[in-house]
Formats: sequence, C-alpha cells, structure tokens
Amino acid sequence: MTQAFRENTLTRREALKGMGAIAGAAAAVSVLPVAARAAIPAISSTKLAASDVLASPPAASAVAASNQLAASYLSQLQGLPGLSSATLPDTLYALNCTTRPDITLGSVTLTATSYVDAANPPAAGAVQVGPTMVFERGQTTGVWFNNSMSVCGPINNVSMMAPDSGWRPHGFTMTNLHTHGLHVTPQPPSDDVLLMIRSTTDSDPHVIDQPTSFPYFYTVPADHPVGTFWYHPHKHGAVASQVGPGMSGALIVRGKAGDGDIDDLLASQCNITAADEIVAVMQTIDYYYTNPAKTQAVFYPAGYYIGGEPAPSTCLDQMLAANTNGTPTSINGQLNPTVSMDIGQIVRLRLVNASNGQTYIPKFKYTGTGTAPVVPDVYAIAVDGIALLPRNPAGTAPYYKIDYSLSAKDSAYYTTAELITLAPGQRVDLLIKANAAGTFELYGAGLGEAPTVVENNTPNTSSLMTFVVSSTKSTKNQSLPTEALFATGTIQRPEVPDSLPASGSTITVPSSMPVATQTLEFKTVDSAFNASGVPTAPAFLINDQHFDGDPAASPQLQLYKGDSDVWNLYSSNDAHIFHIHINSFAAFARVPYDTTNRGYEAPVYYQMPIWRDTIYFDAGTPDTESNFVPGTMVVAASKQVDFTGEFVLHCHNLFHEDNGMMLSVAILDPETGGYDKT
Ligand SMILES: [Cu+2]
Repeated sequence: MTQAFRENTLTRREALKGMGAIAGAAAAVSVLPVAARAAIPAISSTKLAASDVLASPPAASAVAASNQLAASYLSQLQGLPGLSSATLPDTLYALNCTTRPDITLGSVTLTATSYVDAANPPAAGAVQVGPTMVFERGQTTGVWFNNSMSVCGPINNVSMMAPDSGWRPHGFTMTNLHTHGLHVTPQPPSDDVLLMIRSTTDSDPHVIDQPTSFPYFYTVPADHPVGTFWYHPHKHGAVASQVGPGMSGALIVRGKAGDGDIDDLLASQCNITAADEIVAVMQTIDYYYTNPAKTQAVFYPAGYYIGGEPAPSTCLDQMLAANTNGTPTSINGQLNPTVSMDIGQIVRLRLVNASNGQTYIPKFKYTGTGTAPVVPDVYAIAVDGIALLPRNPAGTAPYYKIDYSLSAKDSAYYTTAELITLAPGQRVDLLIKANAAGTFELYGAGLGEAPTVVENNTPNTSSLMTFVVSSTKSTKNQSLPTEALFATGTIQRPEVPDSLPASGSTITVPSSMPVATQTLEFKTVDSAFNASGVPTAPAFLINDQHFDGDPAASPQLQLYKGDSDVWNLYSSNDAHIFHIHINSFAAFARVPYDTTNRGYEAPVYYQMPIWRDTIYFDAGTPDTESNFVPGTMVVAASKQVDFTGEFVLHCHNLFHEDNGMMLSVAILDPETGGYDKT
C-alpha cells in the first residue's frame, strides 16, 4: 500500500517545483487590470443596511476580461503534473495580501497585513475585513492570489526551514488561501493548504524559489450546500499572526432562484431574500506592532508562543488590550455597528467567527431605560454553512427557536447549546425577528446566561452589534420558516454517513457501522512550557503527535474514499476546537465525563444530527497534568466522498494550531492506494 501510494502521488515538492516556474511570470502579469471582482460591500461606519452587505454578480464583460487574464496562466498551469484538466473559471477574483498603513478601528489607526481586492482597492481608512466572495455552485471560481506583505527584521529569522517548525510559529510572511468549510478538492490548484506563497518582500534563501502569486481554482459541486463559509490564510506557523490583524473574509455559496434550496425556500415561502441578509465577520485585534514606528506590520499575537525570538516587550506597543469582557470584537472592521429594523421585520444574520481564539454565545439585551420591551427573537437556520435538519419533518412551528432559559443538561439543552455557541472558525445563520421598539445590543453572553457547550472556559462577552427597532410596523410581509420546510428534499446537505439516520428524534449510535472509528485526544502539555510560557518541546498534541511540518512527509492519518468514519473527539487538558477540511461531519452526541467515578456517562443525543466542519469541546476538571480528567466527548460521523488528496485536521484555536496541534490527513482511493487525478 505504501509503495502504491507513493507512485500515485504527486509529491508536494514536485508540485512546488513546477509552480516555481510560474512565479516569475505571475509577478509580471498580475498587474493587469482584473475587473471581475464584484464591488466590496460598502459598509458605513454607523449602520449596516442589507443592501450594503452582499456583492452583486460581476458584469459579463468583467468576467470576460478576467478569463482573458486567467487564460494567460492556463498553459503554464496545464504544464504542471496532475493539473492537465484545469479549465477557465466562470468568475475570477483577485486578492492581494498586502500591508496597509491606514486601517482604522475605533479611534486607532494601524498598519497591518490585510486582504485587498486588487480590482477595487479600499479607500484610505477603510475597514480591514477581506471582501466578501460569492461562489456559485456548479461553477468554477478562480482567485488570483498575490502576496506582498511586509516583513519586520527579526521575524524573518524564524525561517521557513527553522528546526522544529512543525511546532513553533515561523515563516510569518509566507501565506496561502483556505476556503473554510467548502467541499472541494484538496489538490492544487484548489483548497491545498500545504502550498506556500512567499511575499515579494521575502528574501529568505530557503523560500526564494516559491511563487509569490498563485491561481487558485475552485470547482464547487452542483449539489454543494448553499451557505455561509469563509476564507483565511492557512500557512502553518503563521495563521494566528495573519488572521489576527484581519486577514479573513466571508465566502457565500449561492445556488439559483428556483433550485429549491434553503435560500430559494426562504425567498419564496417567507419573503426573506438576499436583500434581508447581513454578513457579519467577527474579528479580534489584540496585537503588538513589531516596531514602534508602525511602518511594518507583522504582528505578534498577544500570548503567542514564540520560540527563539526576542521577548515582545521592548519595541512593541499594544493596540487594543483585552478587557474584562475579552478582546474587543469588530464586525466587518467596525466596533459595535448598528442595524435598523421595524417591528415584525426579519433579517438573516450570517455570523462568522474569524477570531483567533474567542468563543461567543450571541444573545440580545435591552440597553435603554425604563421597562424593558421584548427583545428580538433568535432562530438558528444553519450552522457552518449547512441548513439544519428538522427534528420532526412535519413540524409546523418556526424553526429552530433559541430558548436562552434552558438549564437542565438534556437533549434540548445540548442541541440549543451546539447551535448558539460560536467557537473560532464556526458560523451560524440566525433569523432575527424584531418584536418591539427599542435599542437592543447583541453581545456575547456569559456562562449561566444561555445554554452553551462552553462548560468551564471563559466566553468572550464583548458588545457585537446594536439593533435599533423603530416603532413602525414592518410592511415586508415576512414569515418565519416552519420546521417542515427544513425537510424539503431539494435542500442540499453532505452525503449521510452509512447507517446514520438523516433525521429523527431517536438517534442512536449504530452498533455495526461499516466504518472506521477515529478517536482523537487533544492535549496541552503543561510541562512543555518554560517559565516564560514558551514551549521548549511540542506542547499541543493530538494523539501525542504534532504536525510533522515536512511538506513531503507521509500523511499522519489515512482515510479512504467511500468510507464513513465515526469521530470521537475529546480533550484531556485545555479547551480545543476540532476542524477538518473537505468533508463536513454530522455531530450527534455529547458524552459527559463523570469526574467522581472516572468514566463516561450515557451519551446525550442531539435532537437531530448537526452538520459542522468545526466543533468545540471543553477540558474536564481538574486539568492538571498529573491528574487528567477528560472533558465532554463529541461524537460525530462523516463520509469521505468525491475527493482524494492530502489536507489537515487541527485545533481552530489558531495559537494552538501554529504550535503544532494539527495532523496531515490523506483520503486515498481504496483501489489504487493513491490520489485520483483532478
Ligand atoms: Cu486547541
């Protein structure tokens, strides 16, 4: 098997060698005007209107111009091994990773690495969130990707090829692009997060032959779920330092009117349309400048575990310090923006948690004086980009209403908790219905204020957004979707793992799944840290392994196309967040640990399987190294369909990921033991 695997595999080193040849040409061509990118959502400083939020489709002429640009790269792309079937994209975006000196956040102006729409660069002072990209299923979208971010001297010493680069932050000006949650091939030129795109400013001799541009092509299957996804850098060792200053953006997958998917049903049955949507990218900026002049801006995240670097104290100043509510949280680059609504109006809020390590439980509170009016109702309709399954396919009540008062740790509690807890990397689509006039703050609830899967950690309790409900009654004639609507057969979700029921209130773990069980223990090793809090050995482990850091090494976990896998996920120290690329999983139970009797209790099943690509689990208590008590276990299942190739699973606390809490994963063709050609 190993031999066949090698023979059928385009190794990463071979691929990069081929791409090195593209780099020179790319730098010259990338200055051509690229107009296909739809306008960046114009978001005012005080108000988010539905019309400012989503980009309109690019004009046909712009697509043609972009295709012309893409075509100039195709012959070179097709010269690469394994890439002979590359086709012209239907839409092309151009994304620059650059350093902007003019980003404003609240009263502060900062210099930071940023995603910029090359076709429509932001004005000075504009927000630092990346442009919202819209991918249409059934189509191929290209993202022409350039890296020219700046580097600060000492940082460059943490070379790409530094020893122990599998478990130390390093290579801060190298980057790449990950389409978080998309079911697309992990092979280049698609969602390959092992690629490394160097900066045009980077002179590290170890990376000088890497490309500075890359033409990503994403073919979204015609049956892909429509929903809320996002994109961010995924260069191992530098993810937190790049996502932290704001290198992230929303990625919305859309279908077509009349296709019967959730967007279409909401429009036709409930009069909730794209014009009623608000895309809200949540970011936290608690970063240190690398020099006092603020002329260069690779950031040390606060609390980053840097090995072999000068202590971040003498030449740094802090921008936004964490307060008692956690790090201040910006929405699309603004602090506490306002949304205006009328009584009875419904908006769809697409929340994206793009923070490095903050977890939120969104909840409303009245902020005015006098008798509190009824706060807006909150319904979850999708998490991690996939429409919820119904509990009862014939249910007639609006779905899924968040009941913040639940407290008994039963099925309803854990289901609600899973839907409303928003851990790093996760998304939730909420319908917000205004009940009464007043000013209401959407904020992060604390423990005890709402059901949550955060049981012994500290959620972020920042202000998020303010909703001002006028005394006018809405004339939009909207309605809430019933539970039965979510049973409509035209709603696309991932393929159901073998033996896992698609819905129903009596889910049990099948006794004989024809599958593999993957049990993953996430662990922070306290004794690996020195007195300064810097690891001197791998400190963030999954099954006692850390990411090998070698792009040519064999995958650390092998799965097979066509298999279903059950995932048992737990932590024995510290809270962690499991994320796996390419195939989402259906979470269906949490299994509490009895700390007194030292054993797992009976599983608490969700009311319906909940599709996710990212999931949170707490550490147990006490979590001292000599007395590990595991936290609540998550049980999930997934089916490995459509794609073979190499990708990763990891903790989505990005500090943990950069310190090695990641494994390389391969999905192999069971016949050949290798990867299919794309
Ligand atoms: Cu972690």
